[in-house]
Amino acid sequence: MSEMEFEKFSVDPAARQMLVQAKKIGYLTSFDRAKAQEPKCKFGNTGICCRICMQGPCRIIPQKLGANKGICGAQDYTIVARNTVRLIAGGAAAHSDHGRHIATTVLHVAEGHAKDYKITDEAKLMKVAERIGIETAGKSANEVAKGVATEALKDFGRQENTPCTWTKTTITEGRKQKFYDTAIMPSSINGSIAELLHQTHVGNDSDPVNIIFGGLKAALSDYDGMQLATDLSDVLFGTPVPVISEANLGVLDPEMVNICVHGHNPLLSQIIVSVAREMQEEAKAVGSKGIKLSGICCTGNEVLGREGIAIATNFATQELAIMTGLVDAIVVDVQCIMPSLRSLSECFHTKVVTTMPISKIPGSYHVEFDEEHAVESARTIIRLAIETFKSRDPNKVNRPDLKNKVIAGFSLEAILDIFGSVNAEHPVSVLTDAIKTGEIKGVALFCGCNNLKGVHNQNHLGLAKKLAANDVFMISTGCAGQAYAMDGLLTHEAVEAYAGLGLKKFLQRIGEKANLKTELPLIFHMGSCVDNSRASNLLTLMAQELGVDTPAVPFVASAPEPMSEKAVAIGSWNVAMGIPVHIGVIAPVTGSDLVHGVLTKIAKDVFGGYFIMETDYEKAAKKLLAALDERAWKFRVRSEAIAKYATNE
Ligand code: NFS
Ligand code: SF4
Repeated sequence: MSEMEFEKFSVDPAARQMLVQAKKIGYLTSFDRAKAQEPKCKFGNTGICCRICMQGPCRIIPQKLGANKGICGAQDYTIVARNTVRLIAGGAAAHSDHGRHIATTVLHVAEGHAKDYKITDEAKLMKVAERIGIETAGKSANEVAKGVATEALKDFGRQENTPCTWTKTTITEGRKQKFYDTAIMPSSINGSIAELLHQTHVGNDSDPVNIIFGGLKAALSDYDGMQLATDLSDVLFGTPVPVISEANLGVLDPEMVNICVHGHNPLLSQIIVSVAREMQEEAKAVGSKGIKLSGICCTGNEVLGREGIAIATNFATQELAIMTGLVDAIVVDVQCIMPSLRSLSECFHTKVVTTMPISKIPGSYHVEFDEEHAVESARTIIRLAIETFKSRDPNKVNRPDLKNKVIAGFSLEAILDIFGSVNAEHPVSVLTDAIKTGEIKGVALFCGCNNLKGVHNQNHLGLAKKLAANDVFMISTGCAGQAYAMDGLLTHEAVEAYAGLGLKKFLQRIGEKANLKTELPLIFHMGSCVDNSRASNLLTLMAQELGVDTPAVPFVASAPEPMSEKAVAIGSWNVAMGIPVHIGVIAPVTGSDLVHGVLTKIAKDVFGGYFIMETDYEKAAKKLLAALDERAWKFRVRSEAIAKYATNE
């Protein structure tokens, strides 16, 4: 059995090596289960299966009289629209609940509880406070933090019809007006999600367009939760600056106690990182060379950006980390954690440790994470890993010796600092000027997951390499960023290998001026999925610098392998922000031409943004480049007209 046989599963050589091993031994992985799920039910796959009430499931068969509607009379377009927006509700709930957890912690710190945390980035705290209109003069950091956290928590449950603070203070005037005009400006995160579930209850809204607008309102509440999550995580743990690290399964160290942090919330992983530093001696006492931490999914991105912790792997291949036989504990918090980790861990010595009251896996260790005693919780978990190291079976160790260097930690502040070395007054103009002169074509944000419907990491890598060759400045978040990390695209060598002449020149020009310890990578990795907020803030700044609204900015987004409800929420608010959004899977909406048309065409007329559904990365690259070209061209025509007639109208 050779690695090449697994080409259809993953483009990552480390993953393929592990899959050969899995096949040999007979372990079933998500890749096998994905195959076993084929063929997919066509009703579910196209969005025309309704399970919203207990009379269902109702499946739409257009040609069959009586079955061309649900029992209640719901048409295909109502069912598809309802199913779609309920995904947004799920995503918005997950992201914003994460944000709420962070906000409550900041409040507790400010009130003198949660002693294991502190306000780390006071400058960011003050900047956020000023932006949202909280007085800072003469106040202590804790007083300001209390005001900011209280304001953040108000965004969750405001009863008055006034907009959410984090949304209204981070978007352009043009977007604000658009969101008022289309009645999608959220005033409460929880309210928008609840309203959407109400809106899509049996016998309620059957107007697909109205349902989609309700969905967009919830998507904007996802945006709000994300903005405040990023801001307050930076306040608590520091705003990322460029760091050097490494990625892929080769980061697991045979001589060390390996702890993988997996999930999303930095409240736990960040404490584990600092406590592990103090417990190195304890780990050495059992015969190891110390503790090696690595990350999977977005909590990995959080500690990569802030602490330089290595990335083990991304979503689709999380099970393979356990199969190396080297992971002593995999510590999970919330979201994107495959329940299969537990059963697989039974074949190894690995302990799966769940930590959150809303995310347990039957049979795993549960060490409830207690924010009031965060260090103690972390110590218990790390001690368990050290203990477990003793029972590691050398015969079961099988680790691909593959890893790549990574340069990450590109918060918006870090990016502006870098651009600021060229133009201190208007850092973002360094980017917009390069677009104006045609040195680069525009900006592409790569985000989102892996999806086992496709080949692991193939779309991520294929698309980025195509856009690099065509001089697109690229930023990343989430598992997309991890795919690039694993493949070595977050390095300077990748600039040499893949960037077109313009992009190469742009990165070199800036890299030479920037006062960094490292060279600039091909893709600037901005962090976790909630850090799509950072990317959106860059878009807002670009629009302001160019003197246009966001739909005119040469900026595109792509989730080359989207999977989760959260990805649907992010994609949807990016569309509302005026961005062409590529998704590398066909969303379950094709059962209604009307809904499909609204998402892929009509949305453009209303918001400027729209979805591009394309599974083939080469075709997707062409479509994204065309979208960037169109915007850059329009911008140039507009600028020339303004210059000619000396008017800004
Ligand atoms: Ni985003 Fe990050 Fe990965 Fe997808 Fe899951 S970890 S929050 S949802 S799978 S990118
Ligand atoms: Fe069927 Fe209507 Fe109930 Fe949906 S809401 S399951 S279409 S009866």
